[in-house]
Amino acid sequence: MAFYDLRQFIDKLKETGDVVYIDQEIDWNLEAGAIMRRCNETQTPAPFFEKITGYPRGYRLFGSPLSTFRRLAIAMGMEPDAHYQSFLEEFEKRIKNPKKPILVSDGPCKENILCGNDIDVLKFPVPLIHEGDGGRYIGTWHISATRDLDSEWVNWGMYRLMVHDKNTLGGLMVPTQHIGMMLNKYEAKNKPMEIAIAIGTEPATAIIATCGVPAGTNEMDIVGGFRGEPLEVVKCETVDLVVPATSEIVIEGEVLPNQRMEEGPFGEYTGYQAGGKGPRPVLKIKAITHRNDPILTVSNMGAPVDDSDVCMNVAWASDIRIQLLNAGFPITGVCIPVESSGTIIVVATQKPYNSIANGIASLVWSTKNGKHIPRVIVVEDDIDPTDLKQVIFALGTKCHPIRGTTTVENMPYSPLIPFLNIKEKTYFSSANVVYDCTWPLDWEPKNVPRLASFKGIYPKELQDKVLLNWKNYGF
Ligand SMILES: Cc1cc2nc3c(=O)[nH]c(=O)nc-3n(C[C@H](O)[C@H](O)[C@H](O)COP(=O)(O)O)c2cc1C
Ligand SMILES: [Mn+2]
Repeated sequence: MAFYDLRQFIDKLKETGDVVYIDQEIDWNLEAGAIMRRCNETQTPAPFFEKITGYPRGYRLFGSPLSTFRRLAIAMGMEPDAHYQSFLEEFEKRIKNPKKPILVSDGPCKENILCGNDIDVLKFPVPLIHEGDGGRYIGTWHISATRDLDSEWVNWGMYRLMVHDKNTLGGLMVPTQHIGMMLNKYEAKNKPMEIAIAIGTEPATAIIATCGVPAGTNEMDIVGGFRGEPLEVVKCETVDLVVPATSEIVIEGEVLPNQRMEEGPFGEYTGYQAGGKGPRPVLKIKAITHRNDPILTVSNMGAPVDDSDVCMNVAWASDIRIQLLNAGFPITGVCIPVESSGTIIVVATQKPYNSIANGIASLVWSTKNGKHIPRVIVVEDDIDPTDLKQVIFALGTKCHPIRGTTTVENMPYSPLIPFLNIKEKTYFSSANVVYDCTWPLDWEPKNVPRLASFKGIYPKELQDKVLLNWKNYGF
């Protein structure tokens, strides 16, 4: 059964021991961020902050919503110890059958409505998450809803949002992402782009907002399919958009055309404060609505593990797996290891022809999600791509440093990839690499080295005998 709202999800985490309620007063200025960061890196239950310095009780923060696989599993109604592969299979099943949302006339997110002079985003205990961030970020686990200028397409995506002042936000809306594509059209006509930001939604909404579904597809329909039940949405007060009815906080406004203010840097999903400060789009707030005792959801992006390594990268791997299978590649597994901070994807495959690794990589890089991933490691189907020990062994032993790698220049992706230089970051141009960790088919079988492992180099009967006698030997 789907969670009705964020609060039901947090109640469930309480039941399973996956949230810690912190009653001690915590400072929004770095302290909450430091606690979340340590929670992420040591994979503890999620921190729920009850009292923030300078704010009345009732203005709460929920940190690191989905930075453990346990919490992702619970959010999806799966067994908390579900295997990586089963997440991918669940995603595949759930996103197949979109369900349109139900428009309701009222919802908890309308319990308080702030307009005009009452608008102040710092009414909420917005944290300064990392030292050196460009400002306090209110949008780190939320959705931004925008409508295409000349179609009915409404996009729900997660894109960071920094506070400039009480009614002005700034964001990173790059042209390779759907919000950036939409903004380009508005800016060409010098029109403002309406936007609604929903923070603290039931978990499926945020999960789908981190996953690139095709342009022209409404994420809200995918959310319904993913939950198994349509989402209830309400109309906004001042913009022609809808938001989940149970959202904790909704910010309505417009992105001003062709205006820029300095935004960033921010500790990012790739593990570094990598994107720098730069002139970026500006959003003026027209109204804020919120629930009583609102809960601001916060993710602390950075070194592994964070919510993107778990939630976003599972969503990406699942989408890439489906697209590779649809294209007919005989793949047997896909994994974006959390340790890579979203920079490496491992694909295991059968090998019917020699060039399959490059074929797989080309497809990965042509997908919405895969184009963010600069390194593709292709291994054979005897390797479990979720087992880094096996993957590193294959990379070290089977991938020829020259013949086994192919690099591609001038590829489009995010300015947040740490190894890019300033020019590459500014102009969205970088390089990708594929590591082919499969034996060449043109080698004579006698020249293919035999794997000297217990399973690979002893007769099956002998293996069975040794296993059967293992205790008798004295081990
Ligand atoms: C916490 C978090 C923050 C993110 N912030 C940004 C961002 O500021 N800009 C961006 O382009 N993508 C960001 N992403 C990645 C996008 O959410 C992801 O690529 C998603 O597919 C975008 O939606 P779209 O496919 O509808 O454009 C973020 C992801 C997470 C998990
Ligand atoms: Mn989209």
